[in-house]
Amino acid sequence: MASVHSVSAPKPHGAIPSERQLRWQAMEVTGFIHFTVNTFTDKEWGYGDESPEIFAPTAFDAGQIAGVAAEAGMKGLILTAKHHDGFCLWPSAYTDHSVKHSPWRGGQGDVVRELATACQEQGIGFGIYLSPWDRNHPRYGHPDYLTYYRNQLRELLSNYGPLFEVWFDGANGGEGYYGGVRENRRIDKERYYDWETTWSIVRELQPEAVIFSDAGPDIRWVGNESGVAGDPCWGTISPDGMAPGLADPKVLNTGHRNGSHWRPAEVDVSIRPGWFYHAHEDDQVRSPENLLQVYYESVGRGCNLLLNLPPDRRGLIHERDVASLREWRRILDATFATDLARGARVTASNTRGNDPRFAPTHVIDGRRDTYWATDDDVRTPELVLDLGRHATFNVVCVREYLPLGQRVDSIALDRWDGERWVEFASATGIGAQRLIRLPERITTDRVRLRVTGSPVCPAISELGLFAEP
Ligand code: FUL
Repeated sequence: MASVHSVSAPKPHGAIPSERQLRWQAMEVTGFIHFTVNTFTDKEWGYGDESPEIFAPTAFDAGQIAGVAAEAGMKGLILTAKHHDGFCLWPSAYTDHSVKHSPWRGGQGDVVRELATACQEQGIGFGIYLSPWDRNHPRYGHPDYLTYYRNQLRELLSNYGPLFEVWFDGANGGEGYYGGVRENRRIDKERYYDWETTWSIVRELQPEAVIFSDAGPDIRWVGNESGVAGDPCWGTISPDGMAPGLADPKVLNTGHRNGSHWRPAEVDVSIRPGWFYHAHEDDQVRSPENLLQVYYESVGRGCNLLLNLPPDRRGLIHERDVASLREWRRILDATFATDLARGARVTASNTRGNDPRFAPTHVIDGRRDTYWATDDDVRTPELVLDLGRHATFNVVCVREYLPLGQRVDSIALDRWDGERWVEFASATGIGAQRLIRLPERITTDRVRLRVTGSPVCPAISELGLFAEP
């Protein structure tokens, strides 16, 4: 029997995410793999004159790389199929500047294939980075280079299975080898690439993949490479005038409240100072504590974390990086294994139409597809978790129901001290996820969430309480 609802769901507020953006938001932590000739020249940006012969990993093992990533909780890996130096990690039909001319696997190797397969075996996603800037190609800066670039993109989008993300960076033009002329090539960042045409190839061949660049169209850059999202970091932005390489990092870092487009930020940061492996940075691997801070300042602000793990000259993730990642994951798992809010009695000052579909209990069911909502004219309601016992926690997780947009401006959290409510935290913006990591542990048997500002009725999907070990 079809149920009849007296009240309809709230109307979406402002820009809302697409299905592919929603799938991407649920991934939360992904990994970046920077690996190429630079690994062997000890550089960050190759000039483009590197011989393919120097690409000679001694023990490349995509299974180790994808295994380390999966064990660290990463839901996908993005590989630099081609970085600015132009060397291709797959045997492209359009150039000889590739693994075809490397000693590795006798010239028969394909890093893209091996990693794509390894990710599939680990059950995690695979994505690619194809640098638009190509310091090797003789025609870079001319219109026919774009044909080359798009042909390569088609190869990568057609031959390696489903991709979850395609990554376009914004470092474009400058000094390079360019087929031997060794000169400086400036390009018109706004016009040269004709991005719309390139992006339409991704839509055609990989409709499920999100497209990342400084300014989108699906995912935006967070504006820095240090692992810190703005507080707040809105899922929306008004991208007028923005293009890869042409966007104000400060604006990208926070987004725009009520921006015209849903375009959440991705926080790309390396586990080491460089994007590529350098032995002299072996003692500068981020510690588990540092990675935790990065996590709370990226994922905890509604963004996805794209953590770079550079394979070394063997073609493996170095032992130090593995050790840091393991401990980081151990702490995260120990923190989030038990939600102390589960089983609480949940009450709210208002429930939309008194309809169970919008009941406050949805905030503790662990599901992203259910939510508590209020009547349209109730914009600053409160909700109480009665834990029925004393619990001690230091992390609070709040999520909004994203299909209805980013609705809430601000919240406050109170604890019951036996006689009265005492505020212990407040925040601006919730979005995909807001993790509040408290400076000290709180012990209480009741927690109250107050929506302190919202232009429309809120739609809150989750409220969780956790304790770091
Ligand atoms: C930038 C590049 O210039 C860096 O080398 C690195 O690949 C980073 C992720 O993107 O645009």
